[in-house]
Amino acid sequence: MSNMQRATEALRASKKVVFFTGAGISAESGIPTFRDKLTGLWTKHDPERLETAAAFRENPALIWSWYLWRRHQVGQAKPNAAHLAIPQLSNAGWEVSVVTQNIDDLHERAGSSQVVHLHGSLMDVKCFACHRPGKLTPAQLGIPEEGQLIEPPRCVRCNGKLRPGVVWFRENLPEGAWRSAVRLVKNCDLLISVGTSGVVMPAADIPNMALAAGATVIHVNLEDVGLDAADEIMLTGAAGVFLPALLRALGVGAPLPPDGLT
Ligand code: BV8
Ligand code: ZN
Repeated sequence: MSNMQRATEALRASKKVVFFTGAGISAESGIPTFRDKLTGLWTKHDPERLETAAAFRENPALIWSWYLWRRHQVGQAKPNAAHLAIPQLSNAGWEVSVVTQNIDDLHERAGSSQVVHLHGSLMDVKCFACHRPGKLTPAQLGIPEEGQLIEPPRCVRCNGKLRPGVVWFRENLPEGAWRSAVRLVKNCDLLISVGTSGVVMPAADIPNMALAAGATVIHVNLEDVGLDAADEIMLTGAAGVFLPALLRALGVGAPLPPDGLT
């Protein structure tokens, strides 16, 4: 039996499915992954360095401008076939949740409703000093001109600098999000891990958590990332190809093209 047939049977036999997603599911929407080299203005920067409170303290305008630019990039992007396949599965009767490491809103814009953001959201801002949520006016959302850096706006309550509402390295994940994710992962029959390199902790523990709880895990990735446990299935290829193909193999969504995946 091919891995695609094993994955189709595992999906057919499941009821509660968790999609665990990383930057790779948004790659086909044109959003660079963290493993991709940064482009344009940011080429000389390392995301792991930029995504820290220390970097924001050191150069708030650089970090604020980078996130404004990423927010603009996400605003220009559209959900791709992989994002769109997930709510189709839920419309076809499966109990579907999404646990994502991504800070974009492409799952929500594709129609997914149960989305847990482990690392926060690009659309949220909060005060770096008092942590209260902030709100941006349309004028404050303008993107920096080439080479221009924009100072972060100020908190209306304490005049502290506003920062993106995301989880930086060395910051704890939002309590509620992590708890919901663990509950969903420990109670699912099937976890489909899509487009993640499995480097960043504690999120990277999620597939093993699912396996330990008796679920089957399907990995969808351009590279072979599976640890080949008995209940682990590796689908090596693009998320935008494999997720729709899985649904089509189950008769959910448009029929397979004649030369389609078997
Ligand atoms: C924490 C939000 C407790 C911001 C992100 C030493 C000291 C302190 C901490 C640590 C330490 N060592 C380790 C840690 C923990 C640290 C960590 O894991 N570091 C790593 C580098 C080892 N983690 C943390 O700090 C976390 N907090 O542990 O709190 C604590 C508290 C205090 C002190 C200590 C511990 C917080 C981590 C959250 C960081 N924030 N994002 C932002 O986005 O700007 S992480 C960010 O990077 C993403 O959210 C994502 O999680 C991660 C990137 O991972 P992926 O999504 O997997 O993306 P990647 O590019 O890596 O891979 C893409 C994959 O897709 C590839 O495999 C590719 O092949 C595939 N692909 C590409 N195209 C496609 C595709 N697949 C299918 N189809 C395609 N078309
Ligand atoms: Zn404040």
